Amino acid sequence: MVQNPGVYNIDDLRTQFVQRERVYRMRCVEGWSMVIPWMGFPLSELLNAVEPTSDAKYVRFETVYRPEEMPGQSSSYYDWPYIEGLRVDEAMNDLTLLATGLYGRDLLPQSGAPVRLVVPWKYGFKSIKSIVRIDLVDEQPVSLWETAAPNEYGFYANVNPDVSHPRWSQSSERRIGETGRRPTLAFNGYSEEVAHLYEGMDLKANF
Ligand SMILES: Nc1nc2c(c(=O)[nH]1)N[C@H]1C(S)=C(S)[C@@H](COP(=O)(O)O)O[C@H]1N2
Ligand SMILES: [Mo]
Repeated sequence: MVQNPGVYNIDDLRTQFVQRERVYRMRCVEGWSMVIPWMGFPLSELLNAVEPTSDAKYVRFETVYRPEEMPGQSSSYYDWPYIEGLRVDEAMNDLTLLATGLYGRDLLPQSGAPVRLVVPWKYGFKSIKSIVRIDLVDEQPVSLWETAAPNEYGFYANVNPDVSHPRWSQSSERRIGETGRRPTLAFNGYSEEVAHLYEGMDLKANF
């Protein structure tokens, strides 16, 4: 659902969109967190280039499916390929990054080369790695984790210390490089930038 669909290789993304460094907190749903200096550009710039139509309500992201190279994908335990999604207004938020590097260098395969999403106010699993396809759609995408355990991993997955995972509390986290735990912040500390996106929404029901 775009006016200008296109095929971009990684060099197109690096040259057509100014790369900058963004230092973000990352909070995994399993309770670890880390501060990461990403290289990349706001997803909104790519979306503006392809011009979503007014029917587009969600963005759907798909990871490379290459089980001969990524042996875990041979397991039928999960519904590969890895899929994630955002609402268009979440995707257009300035914090939402398409990352091409970290620590000033190109992404390595394990960090999601050649390009990955970074959505710092959501649990890490929303930040889909090694993206090969992005679609603008009118229906809410179903992620790999929602398919695997819909009661544990919701579509929104906003970091929220007040909404526990069914199997553990989300009130604190272990920051890599620190001893002990620190309190988890609402929207991972990015309330000022994103809380307005969810005004009037029941964040317990829409976990
Ligand atoms: N394609 C793909 N993206 C993915 C995952 C994955 O298994 N496959 N894991 C997710 C999870 S659970 C987290 S916490 C982050 C971790 O990012 P990192 O590997 O750069 O630390 O990637 C997310 N993106
Ligand atoms: Mo994770």
